[in-house]
Amino acid sequence: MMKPLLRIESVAVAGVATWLALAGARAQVPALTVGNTEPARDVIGRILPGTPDNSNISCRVEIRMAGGGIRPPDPTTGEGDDVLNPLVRVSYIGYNAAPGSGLFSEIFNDRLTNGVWFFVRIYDAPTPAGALYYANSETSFRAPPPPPEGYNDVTVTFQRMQLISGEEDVDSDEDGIPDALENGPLGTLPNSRDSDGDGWDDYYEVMHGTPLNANESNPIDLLLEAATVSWWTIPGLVYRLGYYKQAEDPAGYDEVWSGTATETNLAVDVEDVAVDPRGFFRAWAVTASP
Ligand SMILES: [Ca+2]
Ligand SMILES: [Ca+2]
Ligand SMILES: [Ca+2]
Repeated sequence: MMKPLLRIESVAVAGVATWLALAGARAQVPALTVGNTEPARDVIGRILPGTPDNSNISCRVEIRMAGGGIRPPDPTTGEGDDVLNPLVRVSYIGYNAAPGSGLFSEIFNDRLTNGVWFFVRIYDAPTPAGALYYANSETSFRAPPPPPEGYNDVTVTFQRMQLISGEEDVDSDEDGIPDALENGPLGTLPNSRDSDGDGWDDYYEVMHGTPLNANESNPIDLLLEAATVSWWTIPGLVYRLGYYKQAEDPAGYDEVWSGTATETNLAVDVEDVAVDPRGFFRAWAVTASP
């Protein structure tokens, strides 16, 4: 008589223990993290700004559902199409990441719905309305289940930035900076490679700040002597020598020479250049292609 009773009790205890174990496991489902490991960059390659706790200067990151196909943001407001790409979470460059790293890391304690497709969008400003450019993640991703079947970290990389307006991104003077940036936040000239005429091209100055002196231009003076053009140089920098037939046509030059300076002076043979009375030579310090 005693044996069956004990057996029944023992089964009941095991059942409670199993239930408790299941409840515990449910509460401890690991979070899902969505982030990047390659710094996010703007259209000319500068790392997008962001600090851990200031969304006023950090570029906006959006995690969106991709169920209806990935649609571009509205050209006026910059907002995504919430009907087709529902906004799941707003994050910022610099969140859960080092300041200035161009990284973000968004933690979903309630994991994204297993099996649903998502993508990430970044803007080059803290708000869509203030942004000129955006980029979507290279691919959309399917929210994974936790281990052992799935994983806890989703890493995204971004496509090249494109204009929210949907317009073609042109660089009229081919200095490496699109017209939209030159006309907009940079304020440099979209039809001159060297807006301030100091011999340092716009892209070089934007990428390096002011390389020699913060308050002065650092003109490159050309010396034309015996069919040779010479000028002072900084070893290691790339220079370009062009010949302009007319002053009015900033893009209409013939490249005479380009290359990396190895000494503090460069002398280029220009004997073969058909010199015109209205023409002139110009040299720039440039940055290797963006
Ligand atoms: Ca340009
Ligand atoms: Ca320019
Ligand atoms: Ca310049």
